[in-house]
Amino acid sequence: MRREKEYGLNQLETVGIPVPALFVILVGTAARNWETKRAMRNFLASARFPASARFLSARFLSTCAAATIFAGTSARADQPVEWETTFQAPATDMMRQIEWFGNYTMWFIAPITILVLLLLAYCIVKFRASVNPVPSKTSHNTLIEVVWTVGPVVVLLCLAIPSFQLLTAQYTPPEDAKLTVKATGNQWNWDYEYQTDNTLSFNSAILQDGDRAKAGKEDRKVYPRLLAVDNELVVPVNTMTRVLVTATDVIHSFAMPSFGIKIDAIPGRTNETWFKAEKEGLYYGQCSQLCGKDHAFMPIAIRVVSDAQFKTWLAAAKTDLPGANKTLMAEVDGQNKVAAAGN
Ligand SMILES: [Cu+2]
Repeated sequence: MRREKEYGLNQLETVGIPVPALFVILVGTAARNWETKRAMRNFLASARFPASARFLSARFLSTCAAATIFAGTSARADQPVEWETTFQAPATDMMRQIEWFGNYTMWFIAPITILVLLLLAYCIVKFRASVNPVPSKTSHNTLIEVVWTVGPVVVLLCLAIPSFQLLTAQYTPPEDAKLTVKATGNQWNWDYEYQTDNTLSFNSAILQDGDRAKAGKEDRKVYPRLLAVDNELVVPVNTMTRVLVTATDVIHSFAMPSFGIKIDAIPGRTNETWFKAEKEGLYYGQCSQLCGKDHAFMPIAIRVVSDAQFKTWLAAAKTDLPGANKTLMAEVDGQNKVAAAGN
């Protein structure tokens, strides 16, 4: 069990009808509510958020805290899980902010949907033909018109301000990158190139079932079907990592849900994104731009390890990539076994 936790793969084995799934979602929501609230407080406390909006959202937070059903997810994992309804667990501060914003918008969407539904029902019943033989000829009402103009403007402002700030933050790395990796999309796999003293580059393709045993990747919870790859991108934890993204043939997209990054890989152009992973583990993403018949079979796997492990791996990988990967895997598994024994 501990090992699964280390990988962040505390999957819920919820297979069945949606009713138990719904129950699990509700319970999961309650359990992680504190984390969302904490992220919310941090975000509100940040100077980038104007005082007025901060006040408004604080009001929302305090008055609507019970309605966290909208913030639900069934498990905290670094890969998709059965019956998952929302985002994967954030592994970067950016993803935490994105998750916060997703939950925040629900405080507007849900009340508006309910209000419109109630208004519709009210009009259908109150103004039905049978009780209104002579239809009203009312065509203007200044108060109502002011309300339905100003109301949406206020709602849009409340959404736009944090939204633009989040967008800006995504394109504004808070510090200089310590590591730069180039990811090149091909039909249908990825090339990774480390921009280090001695450049290291290798190809990363979906793990074929026939290669599982040879690669030591037989555990399908850790190395899931359609997500596991032969050579993972290895990066150190808590390190500002810049990713330069391009493609050789058609447009692909480099996406890692737990990191909150998704950027198109366009032939002839170099796009840039960044992340700073906060916890070690194995993270999965996929090409997110339709790129041909095997679009569904070009996963992205990023292994976040300690600084020391990364340095050892990098040095070894330059001459023997499969060997370096095996050593790293043995070390990570060993760590988890020791941790499990200590439990
Ligand atoms: Cu692709």
